[in-house]
Amino acid sequence: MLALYHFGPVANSITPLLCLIEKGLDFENRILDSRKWEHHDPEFRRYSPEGTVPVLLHDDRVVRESSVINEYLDDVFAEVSLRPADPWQRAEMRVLTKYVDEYFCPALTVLGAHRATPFASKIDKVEMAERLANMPTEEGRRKWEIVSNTGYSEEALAEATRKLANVVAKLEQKMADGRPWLIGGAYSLADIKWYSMMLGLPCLLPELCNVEATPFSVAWLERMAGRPAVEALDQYARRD
Ligand SMILES: N[C@@H](CCC(=O)N[C@@H](CS)C(=O)NCC(=O)O)C(=O)O
Repeated sequence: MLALYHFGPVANSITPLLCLIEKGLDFENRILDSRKWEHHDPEFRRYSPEGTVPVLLHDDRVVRESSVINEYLDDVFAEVSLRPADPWQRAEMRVLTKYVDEYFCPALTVLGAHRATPFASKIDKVEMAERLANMPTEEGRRKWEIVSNTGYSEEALAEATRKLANVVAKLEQKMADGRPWLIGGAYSLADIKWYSMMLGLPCLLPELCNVEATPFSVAWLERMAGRPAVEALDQYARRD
């Protein structure tokens, strides 16, 4: 039995969703509603003490961390392989997924969380105080404290945007030799990981990521969007 807890086709949730779909695996689609704080329910926190998605269940095993979930899936369901066979290329792939987890995702989270301010600042103050007191982690508490008040400062937003400019430049440089996928000729977990975060960047920061400034990255995004697995992502969105 495979089951995936996720928030729908957004950010880190896209990472294992795409991998499962690319591999043609059947799985239970367990979508949590973040606006109802379902990821903080005690039942879900048995699988994720930090109250974060995605989480994969494989029979009686729990696998966490989106990049780790994908490597696990690629090990266990190897018929459709999404990692290069060559050890050096595989190492390069890991460097790229690690960069997204450690640099790209935290910077994007600042801008993404800031956009939740209009929603979070309307939450009843007593309810929010209770939510904050029961946050699974101190980092989560600090984030929601900011978001439920005024949102991030101009300085914090500028710093996150500076980092995202580095991210966009890195992708453009990587693709500038005309390669179709991040690790040369073969589509891999690196493309999946990067796509899960890059997808919204042309809308979020159009001045940084557009067809004139970053033509190779935009062409890669279009190639990704044309993959049947990416086209199928909408089927895993919440229906309410
Ligand atoms: N490094 C983790 C990050 C997980 C993570 O932060 N997920 C976000 C959704 S993209 C989340 O669950 N956020 C809940 C919250 O901040 O309250 C991974 O790659 O799985």
